[in-house]
Amino acid sequence: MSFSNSPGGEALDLLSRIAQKVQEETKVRLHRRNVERVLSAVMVSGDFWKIVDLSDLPVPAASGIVKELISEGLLFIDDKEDILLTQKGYDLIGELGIEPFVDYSCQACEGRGYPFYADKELYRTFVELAKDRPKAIRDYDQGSVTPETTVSRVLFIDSRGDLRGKDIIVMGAEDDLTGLAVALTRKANRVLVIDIDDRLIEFDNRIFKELGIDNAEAVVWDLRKPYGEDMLGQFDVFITDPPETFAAFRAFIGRGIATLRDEGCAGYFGLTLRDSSIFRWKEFQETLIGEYGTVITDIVQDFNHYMNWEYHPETKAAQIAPVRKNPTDIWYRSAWYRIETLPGFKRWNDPISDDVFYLDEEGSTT
Ligand code: SPD
Repeated sequence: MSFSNSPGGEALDLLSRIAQKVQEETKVRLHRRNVERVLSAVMVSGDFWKIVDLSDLPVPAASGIVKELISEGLLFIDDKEDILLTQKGYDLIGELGIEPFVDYSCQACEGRGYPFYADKELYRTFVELAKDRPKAIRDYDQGSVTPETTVSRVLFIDSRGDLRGKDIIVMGAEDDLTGLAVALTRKANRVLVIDIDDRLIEFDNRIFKELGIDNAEAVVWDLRKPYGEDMLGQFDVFITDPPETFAAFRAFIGRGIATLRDEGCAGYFGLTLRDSSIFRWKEFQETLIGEYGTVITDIVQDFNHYMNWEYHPETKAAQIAPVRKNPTDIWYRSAWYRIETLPGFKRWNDPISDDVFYLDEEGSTT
């Protein structure tokens, strides 16, 4: 449909052209409403990283749109590196009726629906232990979620009947210490934590030993390698948080499903829109349903909040941003997915030969 003859037609055409141009430059698939969303975000925050967060766009796309809106004279950057509307920008949003973002999500539970303070003892113990956690490093795309997020994950899993008496594997995302938090509840039957980073494995094992938690263990493992028969079909629940490339999706989630025993088992993971687009989410969801034979039972948008990582200035995200200012507040968030196996589900367990494991055209924060 062409909007050229309707009110605001030229302005809509401009936004479509911007979306198309940025798509060509960045190879991130985009449409006009993505540009509108960036403008809605700019109306409530001048901070580039908050604009990325509110826009639900991969950093290269949000950055490309902001730069293009600047070159069209709709935005400018002031001396504090805040991104602001010009008079031409105000005229455009007025003409199109673009409104500022509003947020009515619950401030107490931080929008998750599962308040971390529902189990104060778990929260206090976890925070105390996590004080000495190994710091997030760039090598494995680490970036830890907040303690409030980790504890809420456990409460969510328990509330869905996936904790008590269950055999649980936590795979390749132990920088969040989710395996440790699950083990601290002492409610699972067995907890196995695997991660490529031996610092995290030693950290967990030391705490399990000190606290006498004898049903949990942590083991070093590289998820690019296929599992042996001893791992396939051995667990009731898997938990992970993959980088958003296709190779990593298969290594973390495909292999997670392969560890599940039978139908009705559950998998939990985070997927973000900061390092992947909604188009890629569609492809992930098609793989989950069509290829792996699972069903998506829950998606809680922005459930996982990530603490900023020290290596940010070295990343592609920092280099392509329209400002040099580093993020000061939480801006990187991800949705919390729960899937369930259906009869006939597939155990994917191929080797990963793909080098594109952490970074591609949509991902930029590693
Ligand atoms: N590199 C920045 C931190 C990224 C942490 N991983 C998030 C994965 C979401 N699925």
